[in-house]
Amino acid sequence: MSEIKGLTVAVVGATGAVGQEMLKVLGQRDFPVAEIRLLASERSVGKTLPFRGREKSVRLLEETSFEGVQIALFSAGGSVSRQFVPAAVKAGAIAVDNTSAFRMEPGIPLVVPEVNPDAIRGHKGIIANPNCSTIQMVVALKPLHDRARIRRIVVSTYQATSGAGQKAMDELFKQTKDLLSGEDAEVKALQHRIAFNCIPHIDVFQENGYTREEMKMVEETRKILGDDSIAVTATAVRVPVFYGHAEAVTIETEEKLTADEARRILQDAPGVRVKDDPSANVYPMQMDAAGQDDTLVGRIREDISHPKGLNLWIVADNIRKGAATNAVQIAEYLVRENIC
Ligand code: NAP
Ligand code: 3JM
Repeated sequence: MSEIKGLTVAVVGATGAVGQEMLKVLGQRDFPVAEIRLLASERSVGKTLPFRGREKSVRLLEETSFEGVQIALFSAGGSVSRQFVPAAVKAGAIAVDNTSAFRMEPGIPLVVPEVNPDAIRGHKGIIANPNCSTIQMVVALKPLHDRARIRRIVVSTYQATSGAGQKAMDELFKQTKDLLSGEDAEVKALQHRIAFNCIPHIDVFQENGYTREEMKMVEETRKILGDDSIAVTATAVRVPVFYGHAEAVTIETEEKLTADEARRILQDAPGVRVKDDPSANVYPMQMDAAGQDDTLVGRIREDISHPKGLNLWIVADNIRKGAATNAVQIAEYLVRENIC
C-alpha cells in the first residue's frame, strides 16, 4: 500500500492525556493522515478536538468504528483494548496498543523503535507500546547493553501525574491551589494527596510486594532487550510533577564500562541527549524534558559500591516518548517499510 498518500488513522481514547498528545505528535511529525477518526466513550460524544488546525468531532467507540482504518492507536485503558483491539484487527487495521493488555503475550511485538524496530516485522495485527517508564530506560540502556552486557538493573522512578491521566493532573493542580489558599486538599484520583508529597505506589500491589508498575519494568525490559537473564528490580514513585518521568538507574555489566566510555556511547545513541556537566549544574530535569521527544541522560558516574557498576539519571516526557511519540514512531516504521 506504499502508493497510498494518506492513511485512515483511528485514535482510541482521543480525549485523554495520551490521545490528545497523539493528535499533536501526528500533526507535528507530518504523519501521512488522510482521515483521522477520534474515538472515545459516550461522555465525549459531541466534543471536538483540534487536529492540524481544524476541529474534529469525537465519535463513540464501537466494534464497527474501524471500517477502512489502516492504523488504530489505542490509549483508553487495558479493558477497552482487550474488548476493541480484536475488532480493529478483524477490520484490517494494525493496532498500536499503548496499554498493558497485550504487552507480555508471546508473539506480540513490544517495541521501542530505537531499540528493537525489527520486532515489528513479525506482527500479526497488534504491536504493543511499552510502559512509559520502561521506554525511556531501554532507550538509554540498549547501547550500553550492546557494548558491555547488562547483568542487573536497579531503578527508582520519579513519575509525573500525567502518567495517571488527565484527572490526576487536575488533582495536583487543584490540591496545590487549595492548600496554598489555606483550604483542605481533596483526594480522588490517586491513593493519597500528591501536592507537596510523593507516593511510592503506582498501579496495584502484587503478591510479591512489588506494584504492577514495577513489575512492568522488570518484564518489559527483558522482553524488549531479548534477554530474560537480566535481573531487574524497581521502585516506582509518583511525584508532584505534571510532565516527565525521572529515573535513578544503577546497572551492573559483564564488561567494565567507564563513565567516559558510557558518555561517549550515549552521545551517539539514537533518541538520547546527554546532559552531563555537573560543574556547570547541567543534568536532566523534568522541566527540560517536557514537550520533547529525546531521552535525556546525565549524572553518569561509576558506582563506588561495585567494580562493574554505573549510575545514570534518565529523564523523558512520559506522555510523548513514553506514549504518544513512541506509538507514532511505530506507525512511521509501518509506513516506511510498506507494512501497511
Ligand atoms: P485519560 O487522560 O484518563 O484518558 C482516558 C481516555 O480513554 C479518554 O479518551 C476516555 O474517553 C477513554 N475511555 C475511557 N473509557 C472508555 C470507554 N469505555 N470507551 C471508549 N473510550 C474510553 O488517560 P491517559 O493518560 O490518556 O491514558 C489512557 C491509557 O493509555 C491508560 O489507561 C493506559 O492504558 C495507556 N497509557 C499508556 C502509557 C504508556 O506508558 N505507554 C502512558 C499513559 C497511559 P472519555 O473522555 O470519553 O472518558
Ligand atoms: C499507564 O487499564 C487501565 O486501567 C489502565 C492502567 C494504566 C496502564 C496500563 O496498565 O495499561 C494506566 C497508566 C498504563 C501503562 O502504560 O501500563
